[in-house]
Amino acid sequence: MGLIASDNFKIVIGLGQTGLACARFLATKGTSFSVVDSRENPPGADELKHEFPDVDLRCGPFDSEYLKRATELILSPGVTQKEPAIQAAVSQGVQLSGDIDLFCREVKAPIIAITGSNAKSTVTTLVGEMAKAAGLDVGVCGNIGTPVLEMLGQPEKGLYVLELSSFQLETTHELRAEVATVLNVTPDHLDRYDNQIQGYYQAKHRIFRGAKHVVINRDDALTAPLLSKNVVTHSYGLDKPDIKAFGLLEEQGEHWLSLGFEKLLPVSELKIRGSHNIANALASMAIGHAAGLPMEAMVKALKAFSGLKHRCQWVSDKNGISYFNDSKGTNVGATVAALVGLGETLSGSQKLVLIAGGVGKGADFSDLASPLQRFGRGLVYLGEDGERLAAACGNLEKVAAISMTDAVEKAADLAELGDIVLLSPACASFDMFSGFPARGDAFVDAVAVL
Ligand code: UMA
Ligand code: ADP
Repeated sequence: MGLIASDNFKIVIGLGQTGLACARFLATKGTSFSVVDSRENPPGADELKHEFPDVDLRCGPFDSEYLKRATELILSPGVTQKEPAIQAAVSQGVQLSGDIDLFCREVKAPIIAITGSNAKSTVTTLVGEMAKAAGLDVGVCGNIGTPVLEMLGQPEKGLYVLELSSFQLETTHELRAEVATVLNVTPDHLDRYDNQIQGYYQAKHRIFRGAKHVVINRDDALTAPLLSKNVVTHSYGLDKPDIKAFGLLEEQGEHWLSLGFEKLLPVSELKIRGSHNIANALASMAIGHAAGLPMEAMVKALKAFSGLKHRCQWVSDKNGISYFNDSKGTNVGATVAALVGLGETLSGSQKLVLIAGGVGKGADFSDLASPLQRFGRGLVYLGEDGERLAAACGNLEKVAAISMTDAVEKAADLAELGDIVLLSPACASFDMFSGFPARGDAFVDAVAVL
């Protein structure tokens, strides 16, 4: 399989989780394919050799002459299509797709598609829980962790909820989602987009292609599609809603998640905290409503949801200081939301000590200065871009750390009684950890031994 070019010969580019799922899918279809990966020892190589001993796996720099032999290149999200060898093949007419395209060609059940710079996993999980509460057999997959094609090894679900990254959307041509949304747009992954937010924004907006319903965030104009012909538009925001929109109503000092004039759930009954999470709850309701989920099921799921690990998660109180793990805060927008969300819960002289830094992905960190000015007692910085981050954070006490244990000890020294210590790095973790979960776990372990 894969050695001889045929009329329908595909090359899977990248052998991570996505590449392996693509290989398994193509094998079930009886398609001739091979796999290339620029790394010398890509993850998944042993599984591929074991499951498909005849499939050609080529590691090392991509070879344009070889790629040109394919009819279709199936690109993993971690590889940019700007790679010269890929561009050379595309310019000769080789089709370029991704795993999401392959998935959409197969499934019949409706798809809810969710992207955004932040809140994707929270909202995707919540919408999945709402669908389950409504009695649907739902598949939750995509960037959240399970490659979409893994779902096709199981009986078809009644509904799929897809978390999609800009990387996955770059190669997605026609999603035709029942409901599509961009939750918010703030800069991220600029290293992949030549430091231009435009490319990142355009990739995100591919989610709207062929959508029947779109959900927009009234508090972020960049979430509205430019072309909205023949689509039903729904909206949510933290303001008072119009008749058919989701928003907040206030009654006797209590805020309610509401649809038009109808009050649905008091904010105080949510277990997730902070204004960003209220927006996430409203987004999930608007998406579920657009997909036709019943209101009672949505309210039930919202009341039960206590948030995902590593997202503004309370860890413990030690010596009168509260510790929160927001290791998934991997860009500036996320950390600003976490600072404001937790900062607004502080009272009197209470302040916040932020632990941040890591791989900055080319970000401009200056938006951290204003919330830190308002809520911050100090900053402990670490990692590859820690110093650059600290330099952009304005006037507050700043201390460098060399490890997570060191960072937690220094943050504990800076904090005063009643303060919050928040790990929300505004950066990716790969300079010091295997990923954001390992970074969050290191924080939790360091807090435990304080
Ligand atoms: N790589 C190479 N050469 C190759 C292939 C990959 O160097 O030939 C590198 C990439 O640059 C990247 C790493 O290998 O650093 C992994 O890339 P991949 O495309 O093989 O990734 P997968 O293992 O298939 O995982 C992908 C998503 N990863 C990325 O987009 C980088 C996972 O999202 C996703 O859960 C999975 O598919 C299933 O759909 C992770 C992620 O970090 C969580 N996403 C980014 C984010 O959320 O910010 C976009
Ligand atoms: P994603 O999958 O897009 O990374 P998550 O739901 O995992 O999103 O949340 C990641 C981080 O984004 C959280 O830890 C928090 O810091 C931040 N965040 C959560 N909700 C929002 C929001 N509505 N707006 C901005 N930032 C948010």
